Amino acid sequence: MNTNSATNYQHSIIEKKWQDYWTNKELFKADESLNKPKYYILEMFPYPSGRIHMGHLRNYALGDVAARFKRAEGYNVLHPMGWDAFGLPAENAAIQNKIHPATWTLQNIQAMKDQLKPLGFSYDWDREIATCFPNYYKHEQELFIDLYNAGLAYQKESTVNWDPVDCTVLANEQVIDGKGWRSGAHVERKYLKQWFFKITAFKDELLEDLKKLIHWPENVRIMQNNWIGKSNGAKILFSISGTDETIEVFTTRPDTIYGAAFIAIAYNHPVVKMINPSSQLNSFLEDCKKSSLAEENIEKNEKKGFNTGLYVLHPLDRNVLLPIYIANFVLMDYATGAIFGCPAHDKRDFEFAKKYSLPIKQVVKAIDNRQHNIELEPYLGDGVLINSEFLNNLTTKEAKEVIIKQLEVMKIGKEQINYRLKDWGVSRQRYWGCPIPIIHCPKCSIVPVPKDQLPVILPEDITFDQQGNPLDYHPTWKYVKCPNCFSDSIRETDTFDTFVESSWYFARFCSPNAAEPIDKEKCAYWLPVDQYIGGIEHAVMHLLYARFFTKALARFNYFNIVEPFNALLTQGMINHETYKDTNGNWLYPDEVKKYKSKFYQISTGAEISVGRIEKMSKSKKNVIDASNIISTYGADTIRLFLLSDSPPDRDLEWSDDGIDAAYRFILRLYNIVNEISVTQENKNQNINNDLSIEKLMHRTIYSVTDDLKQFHFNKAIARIRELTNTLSNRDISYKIKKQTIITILQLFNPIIPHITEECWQMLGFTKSLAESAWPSYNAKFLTDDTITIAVQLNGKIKTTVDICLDSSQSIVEDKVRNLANIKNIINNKVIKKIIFVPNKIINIVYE
Ligand code: ANZ
Ligand code: ZN
Repeated sequence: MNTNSATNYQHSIIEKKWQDYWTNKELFKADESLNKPKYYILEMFPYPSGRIHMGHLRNYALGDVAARFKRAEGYNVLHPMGWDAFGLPAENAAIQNKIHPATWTLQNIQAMKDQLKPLGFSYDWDREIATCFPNYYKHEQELFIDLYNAGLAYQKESTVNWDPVDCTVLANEQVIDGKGWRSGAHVERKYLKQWFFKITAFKDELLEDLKKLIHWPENVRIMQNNWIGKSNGAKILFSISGTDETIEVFTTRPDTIYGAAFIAIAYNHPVVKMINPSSQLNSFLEDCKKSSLAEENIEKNEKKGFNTGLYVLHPLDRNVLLPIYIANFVLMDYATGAIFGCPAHDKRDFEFAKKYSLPIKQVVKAIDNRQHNIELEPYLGDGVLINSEFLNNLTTKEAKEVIIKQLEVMKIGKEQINYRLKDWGVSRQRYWGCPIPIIHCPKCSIVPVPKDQLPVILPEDITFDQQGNPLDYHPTWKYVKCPNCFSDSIRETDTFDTFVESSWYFARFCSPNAAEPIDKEKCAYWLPVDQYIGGIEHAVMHLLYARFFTKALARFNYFNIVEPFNALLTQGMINHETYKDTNGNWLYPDEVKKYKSKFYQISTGAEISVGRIEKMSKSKKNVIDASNIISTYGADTIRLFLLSDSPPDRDLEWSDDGIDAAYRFILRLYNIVNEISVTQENKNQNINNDLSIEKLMHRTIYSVTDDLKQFHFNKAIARIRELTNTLSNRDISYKIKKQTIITILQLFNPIIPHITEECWQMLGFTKSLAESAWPSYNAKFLTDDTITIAVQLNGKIKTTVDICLDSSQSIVEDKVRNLANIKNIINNKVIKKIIFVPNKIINIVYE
C-alpha cells in the first residue's frame, strides 16, 4: 500500500525522533533511589537466533504497554532486556559455516538489537545481559559452588537420553515423540556420569507454593503439579521363589493386591542379572535400551515383555506364584523400577495380560453394582472389594488402609509417597555453555574450583573437526593442577544446560554489574518480578527451574522471596495462512497474491492452494518478516495491530487487512490532531453533546485503566477507538474536543508511544507523555447511569421502572413496592417470593 499520504505522516522520522528523545533523557533508566513503589516487568529473554520474529514482537509489545502504563501511574519501573546466549544452534552454525560460536552469537545479538530498537520498547538498555559473557557465567559458577557445598548439586551415574546426532544428553522434556527436539534424531539410552541439581529437595515446597501463585494461569499450575506428580501408595516386597532375593514394587493401588497376575521389572533392574543368559534376552534388552525414556512415548509404544522364567510368591497367599517379566513400560528411575501387574484394573496391565494370556481377575466392582465385563475392558474406578479375602466388601479407600496395616504387621510393606519429579540433570557434552567449575583430582576426587579462581573461562581456540565435545579434545584446557594437593588433574568438560542461565537472570537484572552474583539489597527492592510474560512452552522446565533456584538461593540468604514471578501471562501464538505451489512446496506470503478470493503464485501466475491457518513457522514459510513490516508501516502500526485483535493469552491471526486498518487509524488520529492544533476556538459552536462526550471520556479513562491493569489490552484499544470516533461529531465545543483528544493521547501512549508523543507536542505540550502522569477520571461521571427494567407481578409485566445501573435487589424492591399502581395491588397480599435479575426484571410472586 501507499504509505505516503498527503498529511505527511512520516513514521520513520517521527519514531526515530522520539526514540532519541527518550534515550537522551534516559527516561527508562531504573534505579532504586526513588521513593516510589516499584514495578518489575519482565519478558522472557530471547535466544539470539539472529532474527526477531513476530512472536517476539508480540511478547515485547505486551510488556512495553505494562511498563509505560505503570510508569505513568507513578511506579518506579524495571524493564530490562538481555540474551539467553548459550546453546546448540551456535555450535551447529560453527560446524556448518565455520564461524566461531562466540562470533555468531554476538553478531546475532547485534542484528536483533538493531531490529528491536526501531520498535521503541522502553527498556533500560544499561542493564543488558548476555549470558555467554564471563561477567555473567562467572557468577553462575559461584552459585553452583554454593549449591555443591550445600549438597544441592552432585554427580552420579544415570541413564540418559542420548541424541546421537547432536552427541549430547537431552532432558526428558527435550525428547519429543522419541526424537531429539532439535536434531529430530531417534533418541537412545546411555549410561553416563552426570551433574544434577537436587530439585527434589524442594518438591513439597514447589508443589505447595503453586497454591500461592494466584496470578498464574491455571493450566501452567496444573502442568507443574502433574510434573511434580505426587502419588500416595505403598511399597510391597515380593520374595523370588526358590531364592532369598526380593523385589520391591511401588503401587498406588495396594487394594488390588489379590488381582495381581504378574510382576514386571525394568530392563536395567538388578534382578535381570539373575536370569539365565540367552540371545533372546539380549535382543530384548537391546530393544528396550533403544526406546526413549520419555513417558509419553512409553504410553504410546506397544507394550512388550520378556518372560524371565522366575516367579515370586504372592505375599498374602503363598500358594500363588506370579511370573516375573521384563517389560518395556516399566522405568528404572521411577519409584522402585518394578510393579505388580493387575490386569483387571489397569489399562497397561490389561493390554499386557491379553498379549501374554495372563489371568484377569476382578477384585473391585462399581459401588452401584453396575455390571462390568472385565474380559473386554479393565475397570479403573474406585469401588468395593471382591475376591479379596479379608478385604472383601471394603471400599477402595478402606481397603488401602487395611492392606497397608497388614503389610506393615507382616514387615513386607509400608505406606509410600512417590514423586514423578526427578533431579535435574544439567550436564551437557557441549562447548558453547557455561563450564562446570569442577576439577577431578586422582587423590581428592571432586574439587570445586576455588571461588577466587573463577571464572573458568571457555577457551576460544577450539575446533569442531571431531565428533563430541571440543572441550574434551582441546590439547591443554582440561589439564590442571588440583587446587588442594597440586596433583595433575582434569577439568570437568561438561557445560551447563542453558536452562541454568535462565534460572536466575531475573535476579541478575537487579544489579547486572555487581561484584557478587546477586546483590541482596537491590533484589530486596525489586524482587519478586511483578509481571512475567512469555510462551506457554516454558510452563514446566524454565518456570520450574527458576522457582527451584529461587528457593535454593533463599537458603543462602541471597534473597528473602519464596517465588520469583508474582504474576505470569502466557501469550498466544501468531498464526498465518499457509500456501503451497502446484508441486506441493511451501510458499512465503510475499510470493503469493490474492485476486478475487483466489490465490496465485506471483512468479508463475499459477493458482495455488491455501492451507490451514497455523502458527507462524519457518518450516512452513507462513512467516511475515518483522523488519520489512517495520520499515513499511512503522512501529506504532505493528504495535497497534499486535495488541488490538485478540486478548494477549489467545492466538492472533495475522492479516494484511488488520495491519492496513491499524495504519489508517493512526493516520486518522494524526489528522484529527493536526486539525485541532490549527483551529481556533469557535464560540458559536453548538455544544449539545458536550455532556455525553465528557461522560464517555471519564468512563473511558476509568475502564481503560482497569483494562490495562488486567492486561485486557484489546478491550482498552476498542474503548479508546470508540472515544476517538465521537470526535467526528460536529456538535461539540472546541474545549471538549481538545480535552478529549488530550485524554485519547494519554490513554493510547503505552500502546502507540511515538505518534502520541508527536501529537502531544503538536498540541503545545512541552513535557513529553513519557514524563507525564496517567489521566484521572471524575467519579461523578461514572455513577449517574439509569436503566429501565420490567416489573412483573406473578410473571406478567405490569409496568417498568427506571433504576441506577447495577442497583441491588433491596433498592429496586423498595422502589417498586412504592410505585402507586403496584402498591395498590400487592398491599394485602402474601408475597411468596421475589425474583430479581439485575438490570433486567423484578418479578413479585404472591398468593
Ligand atoms: C499396581 C496397580 C494396580 C497399579 C492397579 C495401578 C493400577 P503413578 O500415579 O503414576 O505414581 N508403576 C509404578 N512404578 C512404575 C515404574 N517404575 N514404571 C512404570 N509403572 C510404574 O502410578 C503408579 C502406578 O504406576 C503404580 O500402581 C504401578 O502400577 C505403576 F489396578 O501398581 B500400580
Ligand atoms: Zn587433589
